[in-house]
Amino acid sequence: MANYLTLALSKGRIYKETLPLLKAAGIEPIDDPETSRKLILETTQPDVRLIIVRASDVPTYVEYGGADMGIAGKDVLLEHPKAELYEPVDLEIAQCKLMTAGRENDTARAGRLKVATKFVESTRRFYAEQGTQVDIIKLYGSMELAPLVGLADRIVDVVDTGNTLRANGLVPMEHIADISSRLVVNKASMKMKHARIQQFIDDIRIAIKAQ
Ligand code: PRT
Ligand code: MG
Repeated sequence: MANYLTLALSKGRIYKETLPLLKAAGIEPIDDPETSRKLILETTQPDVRLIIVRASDVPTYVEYGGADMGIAGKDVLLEHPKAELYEPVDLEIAQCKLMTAGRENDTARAGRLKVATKFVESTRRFYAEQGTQVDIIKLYGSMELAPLVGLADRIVDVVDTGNTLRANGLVPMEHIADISSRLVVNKASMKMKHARIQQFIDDIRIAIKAQ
């Protein structure tokens, strides 16, 4: 990746909402990842390429230099609290809230609360700050199901419209964090490709302001 500037991001909402910012910065992918099977996308700037990875893998790729930069939700970054990454720009895209949720008419119970989530780190920190002892159950998706089948009393998940919670008879309860996507940068790249990355950061900041 020596002379390239490589940006890691996930398909779906982050890709869709990043595209206009990249375009304003003069960067347009040659292929569409939603239709192409390519995982490395060349762009209209010959020295810039995009790599398509799972949302939760973005911090790993960037920390270990598989990409110079990446775009990841703050929810994902909070799960990597010790990652050696710069986080210079809040892109203000893919906004949502990290929240606890549970069944509508849930009453207080005896014993420890069971909380199902894929956000184990944030969940641990939230309940520790509250001084509440909980048992955390790690899931990889469809968290809304857990309270319905008695697997857990609560879930911790990102919420946007709240429609998914409502459709499953759940209600949002406590607000844990406001979430948006961030640009993250590998520390060595920041030193070795400083001028090029700073230019990219400046271009992206202008694009965000203009939006
Ligand atoms: O799908 P995969 O397992 O690969 O990864 P991912 O689910 O983390 O990726 P993706 O593309 O779904 O989300 C990428 C990022 O978008 C997340 O890391 C968040 O930072 C951000 N984001 C913003 C969201 C939402 N809004 C959101 N609503 N991520 C997920 N959701 C889910 C929510 O949990 C619910 O199940 O979308 C569903 C609909 O939300 P409601 O509240 O509008 O019904
Ligand atoms: Mg998803």
